[in-house]
Amino acid sequence: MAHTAQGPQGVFFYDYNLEVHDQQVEILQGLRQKPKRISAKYFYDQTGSELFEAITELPEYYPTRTEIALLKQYRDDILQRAGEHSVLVEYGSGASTKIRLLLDALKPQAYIPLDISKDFLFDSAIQLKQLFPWLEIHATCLDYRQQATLPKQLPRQAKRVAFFPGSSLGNFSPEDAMGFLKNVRGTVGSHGALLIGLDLVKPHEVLNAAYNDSQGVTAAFNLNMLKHLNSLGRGSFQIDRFSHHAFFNPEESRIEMHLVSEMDQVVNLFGEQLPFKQGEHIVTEYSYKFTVEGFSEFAKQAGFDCTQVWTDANQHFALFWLDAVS
Ligand code: AVJ
Repeated sequence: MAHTAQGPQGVFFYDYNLEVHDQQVEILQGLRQKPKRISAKYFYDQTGSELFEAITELPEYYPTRTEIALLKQYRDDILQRAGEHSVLVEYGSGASTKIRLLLDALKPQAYIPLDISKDFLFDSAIQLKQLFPWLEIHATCLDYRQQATLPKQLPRQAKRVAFFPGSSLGNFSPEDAMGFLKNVRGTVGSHGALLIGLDLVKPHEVLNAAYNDSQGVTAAFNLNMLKHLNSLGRGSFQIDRFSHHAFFNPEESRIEMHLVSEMDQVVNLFGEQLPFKQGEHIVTEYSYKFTVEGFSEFAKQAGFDCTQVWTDANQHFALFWLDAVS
């Protein structure tokens, strides 16, 4: 059920996020699996969103700065493809830092940031409005794994351009990624497009360093998920009884983030007793890594034509321009 609210002039808020009960079912289901699993979306409470912003500034974490350099370098090419006055839909907008690089050029009729972290999303929308007073913003809190519901009052004839930066598609299993891309194809329509940023397969030591930074920020980000679960489920997770473990799995072409139980212990959550063995793992994130050829082929199956790819000199990161195939 959507809760809507009006912010400052020209800023609209929508909340489609899961009710606590649904989160309870989802979280306990994951923790009953072997190995135990928790969706990466539970990283992003207020603290988690702030820790992720800190990760993007780490020397080892190259994706964000590499993508930002590509957006600046190819802004005019992107404008040529998007055209002016489109309707821009951004998935996982977070602090909306990257889109700021494109707004003056693209002059969209409306901008729809989608994110699961409600307070962070709404605060970012108000800040963005101060920087771009002419921009109509529809900040929509939802789990973008579901089909995005766009506001009814959007101009129908405007070109719909989806923006999915940061290689967040990497959190989906290949099956779910295909489902997600088909949802986006449905949302942008036959004349629409998708600009997506993806992290590319590269030497394992570079990947492993990006998820095991020397300052321990990624470890804090990973462990903070347990604090978030405690706040959602009156939990008794003790952070110092778990440790961060992240590594590149070449067979699956993905980074895996785990939390490891340092001892035999029982944790209460949502009124349930959850036993953990010493050395037992909780999988908190898969971050798949891509190749240009592999993803261009993959996008075709979702109804998109990859008409342009921009990469950095080291081939570490790529921006793909995907036109909807009508
Ligand atoms: C936001 C999913 C793209 O996988 O690189 C950063 C999240 N996890 N450090 C990623 C993350 C650990 C990030 N994504």
